[in-house]
Amino acid sequence: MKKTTMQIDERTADPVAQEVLQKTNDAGIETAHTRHLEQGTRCPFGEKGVCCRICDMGPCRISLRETGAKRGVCGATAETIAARQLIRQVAAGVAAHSDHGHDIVKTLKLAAKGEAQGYSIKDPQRLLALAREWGVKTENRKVEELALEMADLALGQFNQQEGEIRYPALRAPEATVQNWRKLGLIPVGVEHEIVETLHRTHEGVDADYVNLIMHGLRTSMGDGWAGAMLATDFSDILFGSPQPVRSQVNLGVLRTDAVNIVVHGHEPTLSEMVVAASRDPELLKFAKEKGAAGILVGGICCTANEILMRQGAPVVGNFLHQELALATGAVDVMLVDVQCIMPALVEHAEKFHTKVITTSKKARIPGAQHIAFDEEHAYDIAKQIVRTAIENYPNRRVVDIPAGKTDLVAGFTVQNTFRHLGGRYRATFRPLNDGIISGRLRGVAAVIGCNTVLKTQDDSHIKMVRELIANDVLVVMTGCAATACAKVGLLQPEAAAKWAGAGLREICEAVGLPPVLHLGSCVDNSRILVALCEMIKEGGLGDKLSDLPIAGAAPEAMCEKAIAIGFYCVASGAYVNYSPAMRVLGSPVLTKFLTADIEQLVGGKFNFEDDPVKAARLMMAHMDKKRAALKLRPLMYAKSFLSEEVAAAAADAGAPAPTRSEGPVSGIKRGCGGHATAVAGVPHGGACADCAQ
Ligand code: SF4
Ligand code: MSK
Repeated sequence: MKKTTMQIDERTADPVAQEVLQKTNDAGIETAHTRHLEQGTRCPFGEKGVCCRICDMGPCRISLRETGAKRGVCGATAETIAARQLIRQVAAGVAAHSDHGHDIVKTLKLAAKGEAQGYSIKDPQRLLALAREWGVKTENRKVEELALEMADLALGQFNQQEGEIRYPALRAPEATVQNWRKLGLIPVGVEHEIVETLHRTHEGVDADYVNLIMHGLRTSMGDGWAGAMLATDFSDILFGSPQPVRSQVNLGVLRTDAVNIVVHGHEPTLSEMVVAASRDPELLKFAKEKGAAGILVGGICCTANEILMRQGAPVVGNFLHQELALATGAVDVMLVDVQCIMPALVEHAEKFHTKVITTSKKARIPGAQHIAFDEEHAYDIAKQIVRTAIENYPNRRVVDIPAGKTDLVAGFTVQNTFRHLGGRYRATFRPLNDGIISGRLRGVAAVIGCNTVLKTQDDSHIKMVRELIANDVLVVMTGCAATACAKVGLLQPEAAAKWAGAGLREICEAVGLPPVLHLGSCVDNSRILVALCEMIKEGGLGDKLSDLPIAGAAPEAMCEKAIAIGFYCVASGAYVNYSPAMRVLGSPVLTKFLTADIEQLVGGKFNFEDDPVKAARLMMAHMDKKRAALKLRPLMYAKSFLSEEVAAAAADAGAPAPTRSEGPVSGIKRGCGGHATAVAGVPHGGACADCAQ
């Protein structure tokens, strides 16, 4: 391949990635960025969602300007075509997360039967709590027996054919559940809705864009409120619930003197075993014999987040780092499972010495070595993979690892955030709610999702999150978005002093949390849903999820899973900024439904603003609108983004004017400030009441 003319700093905002990308580009080595440039101008019909390939009379395209075609051969309109395609994408995203959840539950079942080598139930307390929540008898029962029953009940959620999935009624506020029931949005079962999506979008079935989108919302609920939520709960039971943990991120975590194994994909199942095998004395001895000082296991994408959250393993990078990691010449094995794995990795790896190993029967790549994973022999398979990496260590050619790496704190969950917010003896979300009610905090934003070559890597995540925290919004993150912000230090407790607005800084210092909380992998967005439910339960912020001053964003969205997440967040009442826009802009009618009319039904809606700072301000305007509706106090420090008209309407309705106020009104006592380090488990010798506990 020839060297491509490419503006490196337009491709990635990460200086470490820029350094490696400059080198690959100078050497004429292909990457996703060069392939993107090779694609040239994209088909405008596909880009705007008005190309239909659903039946073989097509492809049909809506082309008002060029051909005057207003409909496909069958008469499908732009809105029908775009809505069908969109909800097919939702169904694919739901399927990906749910298949992941399904496999975790099956592994727990095998572990409970003693048939999964190396696995055990690491958090029996979490199992007990979940069983009590589900109304399952827990008294006088062995952990394994209980786990078996819970696993069977969970598996039933995927193919249930009647009734409702379990979590919405158990976890969501009553008023939200009633609205879902009125709209028919609670899925019968995960697979039931995916099957129905494929049927409805078959040629000649559902042509009503509203009916299609409402079913898309129902299908997506099977992800957030079932498949992904089960994945999170059962991973915590099986592998242990995360605790706040310090680690490091970026390509600089790779080591010249150690065997480097990079795990990439999504599932924690095999990667947990690989981490365990990397500590095996026999394998450490073998690594020494081959001249290495140790074995490093780091991750890319969400497998990285899984082993970061539970093992503190370093994060090599996010989605657009996968090829760059190999280009360091220091990756001895790249081990992949499912999702977000570029097929180009195999050819790319041939230019270095890396062995790419696929492990899932669902995801093979031509040219890759395949080591089939099965739970019954998991530890033996993990050892075989580690041994392969050690054997490959002496084969390294030129090694060029960039120096950049950044400290981070991760490992937050609903359960442990409770503890940090409320203190050891007062596990409660009260301080968070009080912070919002008093105007110290504006609200909470979830910034999640991928990288995409259509936008500068990490740039939108970082700009959006900085804008939000500077304006007193607490940010929760997952997936590659969290990795992006970790690289610039936003996940360190010290970030509060550097970048947060005065109100958020006070809360962070009082309770010892960073202003940006890493909640895990993409399936762990379910933790965010549960946190929102806890905020309503705590009181003072309305009675349904859509009352909360919250918003979500996927500023560098790339895949169908991100669309599914966006859908279940909107169905749950959230305002969601999604960029680049979903493929619907060719239908102004459908676009208006998604970005405006849908709010009347579910309380949430989409916005497709590409500029991350503008998008952050729109998210904050939405929070301000919710604050006004709840008649909360004016913001203590930050300025309001509420439009003048809405502010006037809120004032007419009796809400206080949402303008900047002069200073603290009431509130949360300040901690000793040393909590910031206590979060990472480092003793800090603080003197406040919570430290004294
Ligand atoms: Fe064309 Fe209709 Fe077939 Fe789509 S379903 S390809 S619009 S004829
Ligand atoms: S890994 S889904 S690129 S966040 Fe979850 Fe990253 Fe998006 Fe894959």
